[in-house]
Amino acid sequence: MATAPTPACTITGALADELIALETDVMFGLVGEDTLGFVTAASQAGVAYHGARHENIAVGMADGYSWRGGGLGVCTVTRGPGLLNAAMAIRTAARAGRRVLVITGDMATDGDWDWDFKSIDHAPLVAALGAAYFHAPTPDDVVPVFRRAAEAARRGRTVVFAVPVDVLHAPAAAAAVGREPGLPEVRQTAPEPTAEAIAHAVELLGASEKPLILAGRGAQAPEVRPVLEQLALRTGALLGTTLLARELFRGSPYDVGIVGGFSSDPAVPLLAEVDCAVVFGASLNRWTTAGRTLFKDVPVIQVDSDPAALGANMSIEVEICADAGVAAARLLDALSASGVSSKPFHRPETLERLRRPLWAGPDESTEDELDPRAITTTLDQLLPEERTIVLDSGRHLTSAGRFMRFLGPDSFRHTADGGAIGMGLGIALGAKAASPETPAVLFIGDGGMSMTLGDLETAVRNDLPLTIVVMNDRAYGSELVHAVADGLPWDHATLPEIDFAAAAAALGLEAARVRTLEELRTHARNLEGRTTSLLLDCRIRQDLFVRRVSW
Ligand SMILES: Cc1ncc(C[n+]2csc(CCOP(=O)(O)OP(=O)(O)O)c2C)c(N)n1
Ligand SMILES: [Mg+2]
Repeated sequence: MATAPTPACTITGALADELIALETDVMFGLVGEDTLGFVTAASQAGVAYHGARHENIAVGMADGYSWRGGGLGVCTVTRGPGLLNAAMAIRTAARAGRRVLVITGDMATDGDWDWDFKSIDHAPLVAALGAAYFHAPTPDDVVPVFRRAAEAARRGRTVVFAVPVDVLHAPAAAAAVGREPGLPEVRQTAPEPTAEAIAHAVELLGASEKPLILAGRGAQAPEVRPVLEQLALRTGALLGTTLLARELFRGSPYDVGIVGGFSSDPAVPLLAEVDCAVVFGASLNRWTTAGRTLFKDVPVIQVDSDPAALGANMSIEVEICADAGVAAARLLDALSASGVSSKPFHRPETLERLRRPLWAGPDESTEDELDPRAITTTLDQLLPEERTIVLDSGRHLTSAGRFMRFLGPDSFRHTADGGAIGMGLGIALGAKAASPETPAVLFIGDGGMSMTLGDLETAVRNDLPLTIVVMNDRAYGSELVHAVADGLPWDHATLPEIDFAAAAAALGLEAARVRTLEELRTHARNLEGRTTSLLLDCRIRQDLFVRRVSW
């Protein structure tokens, strides 16, 4: 019987050593004949391996892990078809700016394209996905190129690193010894805001009766919040965030929550009254402006450290190129000099309006079909406060997106970064792997669930318990919205009913069908401290259209 080479003497062993040097505890993936030896070497080196049943889920897990744990999400898939299957998750991670490193094979250097039916030209595929591609053509290249790839991923890129199969199976090269020192962190420093821009902004804020301070992901640094809160106090402004920065001002009295299509019921009329907006670190995309219906006729002051972001999506009255915290501090200084006093939003009546429930009702559930808003607001109360919520895409996300509360931006993820359904399950599983103590809840439509059904078993096998809420409207519901708008018949957007509880049970999950709020409450009790997965197949009304808001 042939003896297997000791892992450290092979390229796969050298790569496993590199993972250990990067302090990688966990790797996600789906094996192929090219990468099996690498997965084995990594496991033997002490890296826990979570295998998926579809590559989109595997890369999604690395994305969710990186998002929730903040570190590098490492994943491995087989070359060609594996990478193609992973394409949408790679695209999603790249669009979200995740630190994800995908390790794959490539056709052999002496390869014959005709014979190797798995081979495709990776480089243009990866480029089209918006990720960076690193290729190690010889054994000597493997370690140095890997280190460059890992460094790029560590700095915020989604990266694919590929090694030809013959190289991957070769003995280790001399290069696999000694580490180059890591590159120093580069801190980008934005310019000081100009005095003219600050003066113009102060003038507009002075003239404004009902201003809004809107923060996006670019204003998420912890030191920025108190400065923005002070600015709100000084100017009598409401505070609000984009969808991605949601709950940034959690606990602030004048926090209206999300600004845009996902605004809550109490926020909508207040935002209609805003007469000046100061925007920090937000691109003002169509979600935030609710399809450009918000801020149509009010002056907007936009602060961003990236000059290309200023005015990119709408016309802006004052552009301030600076870090959010610095610009806010300069505005505060300038405002105290001109003595702007408090304004009408800062009255008890506003506080009373903002304390009202996120959803004003009424509950339009029927005898055996639920109103999706009632599901989300009920779960909002039953779920432990500290939780991770992941939303797959589809019309159902309007309910969970608008009517649930979160601890902060890090505990909520919508997964439509690349516009795809079916991204939620992988990202939720990865988030659970990164933060095992936090209950993780996935909201997913019946379309997204059937696309990723097989990976329910991945939750069980890898001991990554999730609570999965299937918003089952027996339809590609988003397409129903389009069918109604375009006067088309519903035939191609409706789906036969699947009993997801039975399917999940067959895959090893505890599961139940839910038709009433009472059933929901019964099953969703005791979610705190749950150590196994639970799938709730919630039958919701197909004919109830919960829309994003616009003004
Ligand atoms: C990969 C992918 N395929 C198709 C679509 C088009 N699409 C967007 S939403 C949607 C419906 C999703 O149905 P479901 O998961 O049941 O959610 P619902 O809208 O019914 O709440 C579809 C098909 C897409 N965005 N991405
Ligand atoms: Mg549906």
